[in-house]
Amino acid sequence: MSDQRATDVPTYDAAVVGAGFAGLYMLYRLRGLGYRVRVFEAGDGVGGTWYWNRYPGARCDVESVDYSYSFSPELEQEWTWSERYAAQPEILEYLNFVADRFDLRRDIQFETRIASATFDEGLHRWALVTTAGESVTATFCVMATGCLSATKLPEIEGVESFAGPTYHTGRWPHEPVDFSGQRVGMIGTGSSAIQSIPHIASQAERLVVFQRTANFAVPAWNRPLDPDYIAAVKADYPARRELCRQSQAGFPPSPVEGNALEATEEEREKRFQEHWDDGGLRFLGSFADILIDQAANDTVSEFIRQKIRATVKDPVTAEILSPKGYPCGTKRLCVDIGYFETYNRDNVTLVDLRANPIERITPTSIVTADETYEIDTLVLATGFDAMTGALTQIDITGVAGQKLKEKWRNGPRAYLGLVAAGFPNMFLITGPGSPSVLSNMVVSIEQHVDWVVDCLEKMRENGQTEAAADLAAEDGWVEMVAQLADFTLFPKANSWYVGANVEGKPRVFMPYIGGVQTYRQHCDLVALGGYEGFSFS
Ligand code: N01
Repeated sequence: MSDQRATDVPTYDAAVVGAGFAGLYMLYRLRGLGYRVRVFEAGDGVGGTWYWNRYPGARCDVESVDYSYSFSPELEQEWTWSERYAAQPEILEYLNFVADRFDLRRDIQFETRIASATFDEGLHRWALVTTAGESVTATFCVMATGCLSATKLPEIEGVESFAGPTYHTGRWPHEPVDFSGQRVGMIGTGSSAIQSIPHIASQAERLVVFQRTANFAVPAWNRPLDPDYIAAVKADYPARRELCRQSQAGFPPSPVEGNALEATEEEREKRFQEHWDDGGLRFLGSFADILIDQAANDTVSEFIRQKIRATVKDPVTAEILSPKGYPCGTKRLCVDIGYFETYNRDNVTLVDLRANPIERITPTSIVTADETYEIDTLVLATGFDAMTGALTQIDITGVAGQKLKEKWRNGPRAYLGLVAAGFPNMFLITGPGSPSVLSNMVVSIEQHVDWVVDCLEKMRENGQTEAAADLAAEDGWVEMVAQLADFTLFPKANSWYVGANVEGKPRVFMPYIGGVQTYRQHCDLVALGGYEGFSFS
C-alpha cells in the first residue's frame, strides 16, 4: 500500500446502501451532524419496499399513524394520513414528501446498484463498486437494504419460458397493469397475494390461484381516518410514539390479560371476536399464550378457520383455504380486505397444490398433475429471500478476505443484529438478529439509526475510526436470539422467518423475538457500558 494512498481521504464518511425508510433517515441524521454521506439506490426514486411493491392492493399492515417517522414533530404535524392502513401510493408519496422536506435527494445517487463492498484493513475504510463499475470509498458503510427486497422466483420447471406478461409482486411495473379480458394465473398465497387477489379478480376474465400453503388472515377493517381522530393523535404524538417504542411490536398494544387455556370457551370466543372486530395484527395479542403454547394456538387457529368456513360458500374451497399444519401467527399473519370473499366469485378458481402439484409452466399454461390451465398472464407472488438476500447478493468482503456470504453459510450472525464480527464499520439496519420484521419497521429503523449515529459520534469524540464487533459477543447474541425463538412456536412453521422458502438456505429463526422494548434496552445498556462487545481503534 503506497504512502500516497494511505493519506488519501475517503470519498465519503459514510456510504449508505438503499433509500427506503432506513436510508433516508440515516442520511438525514448523519448529514445534520456534518458527515459527508452518499446514498446509493438501485431504483430511480426513494421509497425502498414502497417503491418496488406497487402491485394492486399493496398496503401496510401497521396503522398509518404509527407507520411513520417520529424524528420530526413538524413533519408529524404537516403530514396527514387518509386511511387507517395506508395504501402503497400514499406511503410512497409520504417518503417523497420527506425527501423534499429535508432536501435529501441531492445526496442520493439513483439507479445505482452496489455490486461489492470490500473492507480495506490498511486504510480502515470500505471500497464500494457499483454494477456500472464506479468506485467510491467510505469510512463507514451502512446497509439500509431492507429485509424484504430480494425477490424470489419459484423453482418451477419452465417458469421463464412463459410467453405472456409475467409480474412479480415485489417488482411491479410503474405503469398500471390492466387485467381486463385476461386469464390470469397467480402463484402464491402470502400477504402480497392476499392483498392483490381481490383487485385482480375484479378485473380479470378468470383468475386461477395456485396455493401451496393456506394462510391465516384477519380483517383490516380499513377505513378513512376521521379528522377528529387525526387531531387527537397529532395532539398526543409524543406519548403515542413512546408507547410504540416501549411495546413488543412497535405499535400501541391492546392490553393482554390472561391465557387462552385458562379462559372458558365462551370467554375465549368473546375475546377473539372483540379482537377480530378491531382487526389487524393486534389479533395475535388476544391472549398471552397464543404464540407460545400449541393448545392455546389451536383455539385461535380454529376460530379463524370457522370464519373462513362462514365466508366461503363452497365447502371444498373453504377447506382448502383453511390453514393447517402450523401454528397461527408463526408464518406472518396476513391482514386482508375481502380476500376470502373473492373465492365466492364465479371467475375465481383455487388449485390446491398439495393435492395437485405444478409439474411445469409452458409458454401458454400452468400444468399440474391433474390439469392444464391455459393463461394469458402470470403473477408470481412468491416472496423474497428475506432478511439476508439483499445483503448476500452484494459481494461483501471483510477482514482477512472473509466473505459475508461464507460467514453466514450456516445462518446469519451479527452482534445485536447490527454489526457482523469481521466486518468493521459496517452497520446493518434492521439486520437479522434484531426485531426488524417482527415489529413496526419504522420504529425499529429509527432506533437502529439513532444508536449507530450515537456510536459514530462517540467515536468522533474519541478520535476513533474503526468499530468492530467481538466474535464472543456475537456468538452470545446469536445464541440468545435462537433461545428466545425456541421458547415460542415460531420455529415450528416453514416460514421465511426461518429461511424455509429458499432452497438450501439454512434453517435459522432470523429475527429477535424479545420485542422492541427489550431490544432497545439491550442496545442502550451496551452503549452505556462503553459499547461492551465492540472494539474501537
Ligand atoms: O411472500 P410470502 P409475500 N410453488 O413468502 C408461495 C411482507 N408484506 O410477498 O407458503 C407454489 O409470504 C408460498 O407458498 P409456501 C410481509 O411481512 C407485507 O406474500 O412457501 N407456491 C407463499 O404462499 C410478508 O410476510 C405486506 O408454501 C410457492 C407465497 O408464494 C412478506 O412481505 C404486504 C412457490 C409467498 O408468500 C412476504 O410476503 C405484502 C412454489 N414454487 C408483503 N414458491 C403488508 O404490509 C413460493 N410459493 C400487508
